[in-house]
Amino acid sequence: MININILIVDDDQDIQRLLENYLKKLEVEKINFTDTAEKTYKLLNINNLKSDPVVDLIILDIVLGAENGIDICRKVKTNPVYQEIPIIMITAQKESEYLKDAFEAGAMDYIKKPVKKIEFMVRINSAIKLRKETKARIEREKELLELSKKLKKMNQKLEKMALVDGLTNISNRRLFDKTIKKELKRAKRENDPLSLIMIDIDNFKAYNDTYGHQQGDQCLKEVASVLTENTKRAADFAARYGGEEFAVILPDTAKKGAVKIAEDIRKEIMELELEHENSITADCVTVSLGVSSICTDQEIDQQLVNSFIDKSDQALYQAKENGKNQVVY
Ligand code: GH3
Ligand code: MG
Ligand code: MG
Ligand code: MG
Repeated sequence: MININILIVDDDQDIQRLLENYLKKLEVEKINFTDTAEKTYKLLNINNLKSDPVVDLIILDIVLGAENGIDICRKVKTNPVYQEIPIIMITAQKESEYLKDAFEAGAMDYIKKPVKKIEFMVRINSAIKLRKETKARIEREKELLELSKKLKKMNQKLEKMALVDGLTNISNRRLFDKTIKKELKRAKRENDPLSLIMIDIDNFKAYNDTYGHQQGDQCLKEVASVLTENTKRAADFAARYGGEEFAVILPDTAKKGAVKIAEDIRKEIMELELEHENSITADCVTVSLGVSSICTDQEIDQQLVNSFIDKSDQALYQAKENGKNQVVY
């Protein structure tokens, strides 16, 4: 149900009563009356450019004492809030010379005085119909806008979710793949070194077998939080590479700095003191780490990306071979 709220601007009380009577027969929610420009602007809240219109239809007398209804019409119409509100002028025969001005000022229609009921009803009815259609359209547009805002938010959320690992809440493999390529390109462009640490939890299968899969998940989360703690520079990046393997990208960091960070990570994970009675390295959870660094002016293609990751992987493999719980570079 669309409510219609009408404003009659006329300085003649008799006309006000007459029109009110006619309007009662139409589906009108409320009828307001004003008889001066000032009261009209006040009722319409005319200086507010943002609110919704206060009325749906304005019936406006051309001659209001010393004031001019056409000026009122023009002023109301220049407020964007009232751009789509129909204004119908009421004019005595001798005032019809003003009609051109009235239409130029934005009036939609006019009714001649003395007001004939049938003419009034027909013209007002068509204005009300138009206004109802406009209101329905605005309502639909608002709903659509709300919907598209919701969709946009949901999309952003989905996009973010697609790049975050659900268990550990750090970046996932997909974002790692993008980031390593991006950082290699940046390192080349800025002639900076770039380092990559691959990290793998030692004897993790035995951990799961001993403490159960849920405890295993908890362990992965704690290891991830150590990585987050050690990648605090804006450009540093930690990701879950897969299973119980993680990766840390360190832009503008040469081998020496990267090895120090890898060693810090190894120690901090031991300091978590996550009990692991079936580990061959210690009585707590430990990790092995492989570090590689690059400073290149070669073209950054997938082959180069792969070989850079391979170098860290080989170092990690060597760390495992050497007895685990250590950094190899
Ligand atoms: P190594 O010291 O040589 O790395 O031995 P490992 O046992 O850690 O390595 P392996 O590759 O044999 O086993 C990895 C285990 O990690 C097996 C797999 O079930 C477990 N794992 C992988 N992803 C998850 C996970 O999301 N949650 C849990 N709880 N376990 C996982
Ligand atoms: Mg008058
Ligand atoms: Mg592994
Ligand atoms: Mg492992």
